[in-house]
Amino acid sequence: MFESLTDKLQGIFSRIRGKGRLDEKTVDEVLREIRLALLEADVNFRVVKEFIARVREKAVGDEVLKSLTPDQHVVRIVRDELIALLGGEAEPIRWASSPPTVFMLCGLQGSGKTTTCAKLARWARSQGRKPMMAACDLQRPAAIKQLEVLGEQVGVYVHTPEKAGASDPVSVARSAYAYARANGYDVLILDTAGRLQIDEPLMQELQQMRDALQPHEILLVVDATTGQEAVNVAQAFNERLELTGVILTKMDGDARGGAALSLKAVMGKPVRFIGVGERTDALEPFYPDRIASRILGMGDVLSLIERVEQTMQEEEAKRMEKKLREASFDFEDMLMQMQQIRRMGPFEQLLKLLPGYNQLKQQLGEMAIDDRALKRAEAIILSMTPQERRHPEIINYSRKARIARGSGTKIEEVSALINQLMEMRKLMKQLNKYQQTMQKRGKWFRMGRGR
Ligand SMILES: Nc1nc2c(ncn2[C@@H]2O[C@H](COP(=O)(O)OP(=O)(O)OP(=O)(O)O)[C@@H](O)[C@H]2O)c(=O)[nH]1
Ligand SMILES: [Mg+2]
Repeated sequence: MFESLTDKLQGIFSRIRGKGRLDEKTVDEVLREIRLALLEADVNFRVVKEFIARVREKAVGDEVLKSLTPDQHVVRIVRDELIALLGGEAEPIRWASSPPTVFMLCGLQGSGKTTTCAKLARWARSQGRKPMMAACDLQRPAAIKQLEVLGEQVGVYVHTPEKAGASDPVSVARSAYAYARANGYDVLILDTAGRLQIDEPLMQELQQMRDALQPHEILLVVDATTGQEAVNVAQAFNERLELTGVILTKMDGDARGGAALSLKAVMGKPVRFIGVGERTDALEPFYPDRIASRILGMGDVLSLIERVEQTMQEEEAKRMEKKLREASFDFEDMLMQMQQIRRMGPFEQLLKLLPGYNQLKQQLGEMAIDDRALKRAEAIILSMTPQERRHPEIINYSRKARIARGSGTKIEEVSALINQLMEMRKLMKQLNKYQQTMQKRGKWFRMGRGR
């Protein structure tokens, strides 16, 4: 997601790197390019216009801080404005003071509502909640079964029309609410029917459900790959239902990011979550500051660490964080991570959160990031002695030959893996240096946690 925008912006910034000072002409040039990049990313043109105007005002007006080079100065302004564009501070979920908290998911056909219900239930449980779901899509007979299957997968109870003894969506929702209260569920997630277009019966059905249950969160599920169409859909739903936010799905298939960047500015409601894959763990809370870092190619180390934390013990995660910071990552860690990754989802998805991913991908080529390569790499590490894993620098040619024999791979593959580890260390070092400079230089790159 955002890959093409990230590439373009990095190109633009690298061209002004090393310039002594920024005159107005250079600023104009840079802004023209940023404007183009945003338009190509399918960001709403009015949003782009206002964005550029704000950046220009700051870039020309602000005294360049002595400690910042001109390109850092511009990156900083662009980053601040990107955060504002994406919604500023992330809005917390409105948990009900008297449970259950009701989430109503709505949206057009195929936008990802049903899948997202299960993802959201899984996420809620990871937050220490006890969620249940209700199948209120009675348009498609298969919809109920689909939610039941997903519920089984994530281990979450699903209330169905049959269990409710009802045959209309509003009654199923009411029955589910009563069931949640009676059985101590503190989160109720409602799956609703989709339509191909925004039509009157769909809106009326949703309004009735809203009036009956007064959901705390009315979330619109939209497909990010539809770009500006997603923004139009969101506006239409918002007018009728007063949404509390949006969940953008299929971000994994959207290299441009126009919807994510336009939604808040155009319709005034924040993106709350993004869907980044088909699996039920592929949902992320939407943090504007982290996304802005990702767009600018600074990576999103916090989201990465959070993902790791969800599957790892707290202590283990702290150790990893320290390793990342000290860039003392070794093959033992790599092995452990590979095993974690199996549980976390596809390797590439995770790598994408690392700073410099786009460049890394170009350097390593596609082959380095598929899951088969992961298995071969695992075999190679398993053929190393513990000492070799911790001190890869001792691996000479004859050791490499032995490892290759033991793992059924080629010596070149063993060398490549060692190089990869060294690259990772280098990358971590670069990131750390960058963060330290930025922390010294101001609060804008604060890695504030615990939101
Ligand atoms: N790649 C990707 N696929 C997704 C994501 N979210 C949903 N999908 C896929 O999109 C398709 C439609 O998802 P559903 O959850 O059935 O969509 P829906 O809105 O409930 O559809 P209807 O009930 O027919 O209106 C499925 O194949 C999902 O696996 C996502 O974040 N990334
Ligand atoms: Mg559905």
